[in-house]
Amino acid sequence: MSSELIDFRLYLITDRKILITLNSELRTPNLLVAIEEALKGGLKAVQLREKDLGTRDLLDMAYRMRELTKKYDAKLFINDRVDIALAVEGDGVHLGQKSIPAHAAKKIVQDKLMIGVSTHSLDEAVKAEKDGADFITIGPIYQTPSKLKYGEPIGIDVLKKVKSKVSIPLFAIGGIKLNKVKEIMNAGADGVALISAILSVENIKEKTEEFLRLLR
Ligand code: 3NM
Repeated sequence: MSSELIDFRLYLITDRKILITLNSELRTPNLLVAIEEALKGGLKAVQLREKDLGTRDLLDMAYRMRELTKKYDAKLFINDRVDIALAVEGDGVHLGQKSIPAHAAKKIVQDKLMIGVSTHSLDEAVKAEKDGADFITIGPIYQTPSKLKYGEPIGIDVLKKVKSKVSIPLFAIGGIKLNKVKEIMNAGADGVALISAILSVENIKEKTEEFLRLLR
């Protein structure tokens, strides 16, 4: 795999719970419906991240997500689960710091999947690149709604530092809203990864279009 395959700038991560809790106005609080809205808005990369689902339910969701993303010519990444990513013929797997490390995942997937890695410091970012990651997310850059889960924000300066030390594409993550995109891209990010700025709004398609316009 090579990082030329990272041809997207907006990386939408799923969270069907945020959809239900923050977006009660949504007529159909259904993850597939919500993701299809984003795809209609031009989204080209989705990460399925539904950590509380059991294997069978996650696999079922992953098959549906694969079908949907194919229809819109978008890439599908599966959080943490190399096995599920392979089974549904996803485009990649996205690994956390507690997942199987990228170098070991690579042995399994060889060239079949891209590998993304979540990083939270310069050291983790450098290590992910060394381990063979195709791209990383780095964050949380700003305060996130669930800040306890992801730790204190690392800020834009760490992002700049990481950019100067790693050459694989990097996506800023954590608390990213439209008004932060310019600052993030100026700091050298290759794109943004996010959940709530898109999944918690009333008009998901329109918000996706707004992000993509800024990221062009
Ligand atoms: N990972 P929102 S922050 C899933 O720092 C995730 O690695 C993070 O959600 C990290 O766009 C985060 O709503 C949450 O802030 C992103």
